[in-house]
Amino acid sequence: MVPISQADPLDIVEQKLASGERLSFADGLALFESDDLLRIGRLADAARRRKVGDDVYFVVNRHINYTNICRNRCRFCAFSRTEGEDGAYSLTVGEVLAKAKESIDQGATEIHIVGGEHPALPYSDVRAMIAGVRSLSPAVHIKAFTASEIVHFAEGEKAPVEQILRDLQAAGLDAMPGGGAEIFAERVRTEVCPAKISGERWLEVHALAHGLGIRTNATMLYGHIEKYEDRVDHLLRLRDTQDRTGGFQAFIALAFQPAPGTPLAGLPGTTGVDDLKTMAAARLMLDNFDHIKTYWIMTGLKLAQLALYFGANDMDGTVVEEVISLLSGAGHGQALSRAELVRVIQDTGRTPVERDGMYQTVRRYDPPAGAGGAAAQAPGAAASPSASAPGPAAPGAAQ
Ligand code: V47
Repeated sequence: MVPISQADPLDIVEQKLASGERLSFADGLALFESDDLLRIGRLADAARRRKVGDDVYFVVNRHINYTNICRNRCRFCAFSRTEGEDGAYSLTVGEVLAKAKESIDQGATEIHIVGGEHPALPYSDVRAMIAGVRSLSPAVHIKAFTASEIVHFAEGEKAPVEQILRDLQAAGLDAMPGGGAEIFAERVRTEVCPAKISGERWLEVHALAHGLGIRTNATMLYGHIEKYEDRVDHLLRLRDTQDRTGGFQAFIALAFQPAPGTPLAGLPGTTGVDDLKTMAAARLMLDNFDHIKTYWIMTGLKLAQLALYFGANDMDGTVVEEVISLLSGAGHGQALSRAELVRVIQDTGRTPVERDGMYQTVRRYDPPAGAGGAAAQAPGAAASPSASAPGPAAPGAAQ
């Protein structure tokens, strides 16, 4: 018998997964430190199948970045500007609503609104964006504002965070995105985003939101100056919070892009192996999260397809105009049609399911009866949905 100290750490991980035992900090580290990428992928793929099955979700959505004026100036961020600086912008409430209306008219079911922490933007404008989108559509899912923005609004209003959350919820807010989490470890935060709220505060705000029935997502920005230990610590803090609240809907690992002109521009960025390993580690460590998203905007569609075999079950969405990633140098585009997302997912042999913001099925795209696999289908077959609910029908950019 091989003494436990000499056993391959992945054997221990595999045994634990087989017996339903939770993975520890050491197991998480073993996943990141292993070079056995395909074995890690197989473990994550099996965990994904057990937890959520083979469907791959996507959403027809639109990101709206209402301002890039931000008091934080995080060192990885190419999006933020100070007021008056070249390239600084703020959309009016009317402009935000025009973008939202255009997308809703074209079939978007989710509007994702985030921006910088603008020192002078009145909270009444922020609230008016949410109330305005809600009045455009009672049904559209409004996912808006990171925990960091919420704290900024609360400070501006001299009000408790909970009051701001309640107020935005009353205006129509359904959910919060996962941005601003970066890496929770303080040592890393002081290096990469010294002015941003702490990791503890980020988690507190999300827990408060969950308590009010506002579902949220969680992200992790990896591949810069953090160590594997910091990634595992990040995932475990999310898992602990989810144990307490159950309010996280999805996790998104954001691959660091060394954005030109930023203080971290000299770093090399992530590799495909690191991206896939991180995806798999997230699926395995976050045993209480249903949905693990691959964000094609950051990694490209080809790697996003592979991620679907390393633990991911959600391809995010059609997006349209996400300026944060665009300016970070991620050169993978900003918008995708519904048909293209369906084709890319079908080509992996899995079934695309258009979802709404609450993971309710809008349309399934089952393979036509008798089709010999996705690759055998004619291109047009990709867009032959079996509607399980009346989906948005109007053609346009979001289709
Ligand atoms: O908060 C900024 C990150 C986030 C860079 O919740 C960078 O559904 C990589 O949070 N390299 C915004 N990442 C994006 C985000 C998001 C995206 C998609 C879906 C959801 C969701 C959330 O992008 C920021 C920051 O963490 N970011 N700069 C960069 N250079």
